[in-house]
Amino acid sequence: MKKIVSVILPTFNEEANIEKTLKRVLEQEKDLPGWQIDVVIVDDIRSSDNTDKIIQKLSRKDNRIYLIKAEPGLGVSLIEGHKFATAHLHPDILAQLDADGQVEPDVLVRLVKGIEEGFDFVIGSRLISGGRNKLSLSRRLFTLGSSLFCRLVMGPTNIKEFTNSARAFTPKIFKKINLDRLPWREKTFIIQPAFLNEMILAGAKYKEVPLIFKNRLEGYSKNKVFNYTYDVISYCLDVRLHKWGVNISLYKLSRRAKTLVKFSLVGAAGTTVDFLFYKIFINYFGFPPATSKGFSAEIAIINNFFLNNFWTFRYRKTKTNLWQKLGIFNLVSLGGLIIAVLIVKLLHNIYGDGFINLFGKLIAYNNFYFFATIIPVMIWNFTINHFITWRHQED
Ligand SMILES: Nc1nc2c(ncn2[C@@H]2O[C@H](COP(=O)(O)OP(=O)(O)OP(=O)(O)O)[C@@H](O)[C@H]2O)c(=O)[nH]1
Ligand SMILES: [Mg+2]
Repeated sequence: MKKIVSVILPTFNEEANIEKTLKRVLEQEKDLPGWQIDVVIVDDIRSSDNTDKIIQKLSRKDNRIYLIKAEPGLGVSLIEGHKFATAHLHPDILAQLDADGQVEPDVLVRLVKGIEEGFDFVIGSRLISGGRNKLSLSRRLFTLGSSLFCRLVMGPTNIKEFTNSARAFTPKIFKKINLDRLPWREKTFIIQPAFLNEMILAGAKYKEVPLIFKNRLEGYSKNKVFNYTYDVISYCLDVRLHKWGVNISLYKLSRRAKTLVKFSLVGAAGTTVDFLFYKIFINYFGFPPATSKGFSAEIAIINNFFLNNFWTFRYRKTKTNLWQKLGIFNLVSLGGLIIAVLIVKLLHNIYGDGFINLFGKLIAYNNFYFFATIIPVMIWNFTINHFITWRHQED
């Protein structure tokens, strides 16, 4: 009787890649004597292409291929896939790979051999000798940065690769991990480092094996790098705090604060634009501070509107169109603009024009007038835009 390794392939609109990936994964059997490879494709219910139809057709011809559908999110698909395999396929090893052809499938052979050597959890790694990451510079930087952050903040320090999917483990250790604590229903890719962390906490004996990773064959990326980075940072800090005995659910809190954090980043960008124009109007046009603030604030309002619309609140369903939203945003920002102009006017009336000597440098009072407006205006803007401009509306 052959032993079984079941390989989970999560798919979300992968019609252009899945057939080729499947073929290449199944081909690995020739380098795994004594093993049968079963493949479970877990297709996201949001897939709108022909991924599932292609699999259905292939599975009729090959009984090693299974298809299940899952709720949205990479974590849901991976966990549902492993649960399905455990319940129906009697696997000796559970494994997972990407379905878009990025992972060189020969890693499967090394993953299986690692388990055969007696490890519970084997991680495909681009960052060890023999591994390679052939992605763009920005993606390589993300991998390196998140690896460094995960190692130093979350641990363990002797693991190098935390954010990829190619892994294998025993069904025994899978049963031991705490699924209630694992954020597997999240829609970002946080499942990758979080699953690794839970494996370690479950006491897995682990090792890394080389993995070669290249650009996807076809189709488009579902990786939202900002969201992923944000989650990795808050998740790792959360784990660190718990290791120190501080029981704060930082990860959950940070998820709720995500919109506010994005809004604040846009606010910071807008403030820079605002300040630059404020100084230009004062220094080059000779406008008084309050007038300069009026003009620079309007420029910043337009800047912030577009950043918020296409980033912070991108996924909010609203009943208003772009121009209506711009109108509302301008109208509510007018409140912030009036607050800012009044603050500058008031401070200017009280303190007038002058300079402060700060460590030998002369700083104009008008700089301080500007900075005094930031926090009151931010509070006003977030509250109003959260509840009015991008208010979530059900259909
Ligand atoms: N079922 C399911 N699969 C997903 C989801 N998000 C991503 N996937 C699959 O998980 C794998 C990795 O996702 P990718 O979009 O390729 O992410 P990535 O490899 O970091 O990004 P690229 O380098 O641009 O490909 C692919 O096989 C996707 O089809 C999801 O929400 N549900
Ligand atoms: Mg990919």
